[in-house]
Amino acid sequence: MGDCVTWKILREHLVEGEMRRGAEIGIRIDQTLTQDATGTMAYLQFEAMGIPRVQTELSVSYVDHNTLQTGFENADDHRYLQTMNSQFGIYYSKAGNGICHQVHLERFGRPGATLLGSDSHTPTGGGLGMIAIGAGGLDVAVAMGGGPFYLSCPGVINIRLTGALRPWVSAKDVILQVLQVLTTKGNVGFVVEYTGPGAQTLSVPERATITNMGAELGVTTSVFPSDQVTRSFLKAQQREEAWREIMPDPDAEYERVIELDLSKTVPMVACPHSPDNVKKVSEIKGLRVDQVAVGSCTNSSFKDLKTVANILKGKKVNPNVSLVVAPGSRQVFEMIARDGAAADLIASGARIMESTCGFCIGAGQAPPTDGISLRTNNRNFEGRSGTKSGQVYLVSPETAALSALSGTLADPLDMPAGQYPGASMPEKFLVDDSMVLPPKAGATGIFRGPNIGDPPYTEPMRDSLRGEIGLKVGDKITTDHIMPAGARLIYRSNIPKYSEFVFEGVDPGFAKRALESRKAGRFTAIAGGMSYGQGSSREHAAICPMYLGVRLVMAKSFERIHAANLINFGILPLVFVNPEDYDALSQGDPFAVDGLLEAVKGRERITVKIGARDVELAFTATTRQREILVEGGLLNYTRKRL
Ligand code: MIC
Ligand code: SF4
Repeated sequence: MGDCVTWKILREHLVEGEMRRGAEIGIRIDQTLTQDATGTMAYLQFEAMGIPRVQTELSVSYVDHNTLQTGFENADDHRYLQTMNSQFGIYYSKAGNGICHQVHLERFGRPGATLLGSDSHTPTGGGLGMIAIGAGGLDVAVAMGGGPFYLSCPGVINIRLTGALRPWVSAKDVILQVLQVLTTKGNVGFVVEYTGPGAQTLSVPERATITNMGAELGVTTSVFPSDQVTRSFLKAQQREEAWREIMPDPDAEYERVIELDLSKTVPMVACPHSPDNVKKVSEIKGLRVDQVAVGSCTNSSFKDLKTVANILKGKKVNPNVSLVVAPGSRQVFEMIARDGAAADLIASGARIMESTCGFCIGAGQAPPTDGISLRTNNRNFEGRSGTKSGQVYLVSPETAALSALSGTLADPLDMPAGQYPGASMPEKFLVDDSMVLPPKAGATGIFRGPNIGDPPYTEPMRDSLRGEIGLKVGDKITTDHIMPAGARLIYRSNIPKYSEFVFEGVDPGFAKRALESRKAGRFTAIAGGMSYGQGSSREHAAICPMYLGVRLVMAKSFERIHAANLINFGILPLVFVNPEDYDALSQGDPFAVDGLLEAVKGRERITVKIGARDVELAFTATTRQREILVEGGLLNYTRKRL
């Protein structure tokens, strides 16, 4: 039996374990990326490991999330990163150079390589035929130090593409359609591999839109083969030498095959408040629209923005709509500026933003109360936009542009096919890497302003724990619920301060309660439903609860990155064996557990007394993860072994 693209790349990088579905494997990481919001903590932890220089082929530190400088905090973080990176051999992409995933795709990604990034949308690189995985910052720090990345050897779902997209339909509609089928739940442990003749009709940025938003499926990553399309993209980026062909073997077997005929795809929209709440645009067209936002790492390539500009050219944005456009990178920005597309956008009434995450992470452009916002990004979780009552709909750039003109949700397929002004791929991209600073030889001295805290130290696991269920939440709790971003992002480098906002939007009293109970020598447990910890890779969703004294999270199921982050910071992720136990417990119930050390070392079941009931919880972890937990987290574990 032959190999698929996923297994070929994993096999080439295997350093530990056996390529058997579900078994833990360790892979060598060629490249890493971090962004500033997760990066400061990742680098503080890297420093704490005491390794003199990164051991990877390439490590890049991007500044793209926290670029609104309304106080000293973000600027301090950036200065810390710049000086730290230089000293440890890391490339530093300055604020304004673009969103990490877009820039990495343009300038650094390479087919067949492994990339580990401290951001959940790292799988964008799968559009170039690489195995690109999102993880917590500490896992990335370990990989920078030369350590393997451990994952469960994935099952592979093949999406076989046939046909070609019709005019006015685009890659975003494809991934929204996939989300409708696979949903955001139940895909942990899988990789999605796109193949078939339809794949060849998609350019690299279109493929990257699809693999980017694969993150919302909860899969380990998504990947396309590396073929002649990949080659011509790299050639246009003046780096054809990075190309190599990687195709699945003709007899490659997949765990599941889904056929998708691109010519049947229609414009789709993800309705509030989940990326899998997907409908056809035609079903809800006519909806009033208050805001339209084009950008983010999902849809801000040159092709996307040029298409939007072409649609808007010579027309005016509806007076009731605020249209914002954020180019994905400085390359995109400069190219649309030089070819006049930016002028068309400005003339139409668009507000042009910096090349950063911006609106996508709630850093600016919060919609009005109850406002309806159409966005081209990948997440529409409640409150993420910065407005709790905001209604965010995720759409393609085409749908966004037409709706900005009409002031209502417009169906692109109502337009004549012959009038589609879709942009083609440029033969040559404008290359200028001057905002990526290479490490300086002999650099010394790291800047640490008052916003730079300490790395998060954890204590070894205790044998007995006593405390309360500090919070009971339902299904699909995202890391945005646990650790709000937006205006709170400035505290990312300061754990005691950021911890004040844990579960802020869910229960504003939680953090204070938990901290008081910790001070009284008691601990906190959280009870959750299905798919706990969806969304971002932010390890703060584990670090800050840990700081507040959370030691157990009990849920019906967990998402991959968050479960790994919990273990990395010494918190036990436990799964209810009987869902009735979840129903029976209430917030405030006392809990007690004894003999934890023995149980964590070797058992698959742990009994926790909650109120008067003995509740059985499943605990699945590898031997390595069990050791990490006993030692109180990955940083302690790694330092001990260096
Ligand atoms: C996101 O899209 O939610 C973020 C902000 O990029 C996060 C990372 C973070 O929280 O800093 C992610 O996707 O991992
Ligand atoms: Fe930035 Fe949004 Fe992409 Fe996250 S999803 S990296 S916030 S653009």
